[in-house]
Amino acid sequence: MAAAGILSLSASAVAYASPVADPLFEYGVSIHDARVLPSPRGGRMGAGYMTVAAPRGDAIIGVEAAFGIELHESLEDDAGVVRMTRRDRIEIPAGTEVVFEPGGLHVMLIGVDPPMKVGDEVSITLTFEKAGEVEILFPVEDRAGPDGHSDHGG
Ligand SMILES: [Cu+2]
Repeated sequence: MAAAGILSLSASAVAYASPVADPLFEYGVSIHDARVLPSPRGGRMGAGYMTVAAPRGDAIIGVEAAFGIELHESLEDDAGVVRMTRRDRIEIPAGTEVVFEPGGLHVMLIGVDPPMKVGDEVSITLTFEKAGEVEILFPVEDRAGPDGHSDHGG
């Protein structure tokens, strides 16, 4: 990806999604701060994070990519063990922002080949119940969050 190096320098500017579907605007869905954190083990797995807002309310009902991908949520059980649970639907209530972040909601990338490296971009298509399919380019960045803390615990 020739442009990746340039785009990765301005993460906040890139973070706004590259919509391929006009309904994105019709329904006012916005996605920002999108980024993928590659796995330290060769980068074939990774976790995608973003902040999603839908002023009129919507729900993410699907996710697709050229590799294995699932919507996950990390939840801590009664014993304090954090486990990832697959989610088939993530509600984006009107007037709120839903934050995908380490330790919580994330987009799980599985079996990415070739392995991702910082500076790459990965194309991920989210399907919204109302806004429809939205393709987003997630820059691969070596940061877990805006504050740079934590990592993607299994
Ligand atoms: Cu996961």
